[in-house]
Amino acid sequence: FDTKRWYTNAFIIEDHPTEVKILLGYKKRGFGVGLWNGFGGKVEPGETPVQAAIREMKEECDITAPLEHCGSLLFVLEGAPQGAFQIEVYRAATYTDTIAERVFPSSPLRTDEMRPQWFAAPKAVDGSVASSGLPPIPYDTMWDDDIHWMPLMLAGKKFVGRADFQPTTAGKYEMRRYWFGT
Ligand code: 8OG
Repeated sequence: FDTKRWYTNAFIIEDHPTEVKILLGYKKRGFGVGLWNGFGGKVEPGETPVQAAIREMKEECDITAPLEHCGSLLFVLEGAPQGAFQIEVYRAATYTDTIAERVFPSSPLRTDEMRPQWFAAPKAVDGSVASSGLPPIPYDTMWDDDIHWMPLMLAGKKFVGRADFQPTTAGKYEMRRYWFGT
């Protein structure tokens, strides 16, 4: 099929007794620079989305994970040449190899886009701090939509949704409408 408008986003999510740990990457360049996100990118011709998700995870943080599909998100960028696109979201509880920031200074492909780091969400609803001492999920420095669907993912649910973005004068995008559900 035509992969032109297909992207992936993948997470390692570990369920612990008092908290959920999640691996995110800090985007060092390109679309979404300066934001924390799952690992991923464009589905290339000839690839299925899950193959792309596995490849991108290896490229961006050097691990291999048995990724399972957990969500489908449609994004509409108003007035942008790239128009609408779809992100398939994947998760895994385990992985092999060692998590590492990849650095290829001389590579023309510049796949060294992400700096990986663990975060934690406490399971208690009383605002308690994660027992591991890991930082909380940095929703303030993530895409606007993520705070609306990530709790569904962390609760182990499958989800779908749509978010419409409008360009701002600062060259960024602002979310205008959304819905997410299980
Ligand atoms: O190849 P590139 O890094 O440009 O791919 C973009 C990545 O960013 C890809 O993993 C999909 C992801 N992404 C968006 N928009 C959003 C969003 O609103 N939320 C999240 N979590 N990821 C997004 O392009």
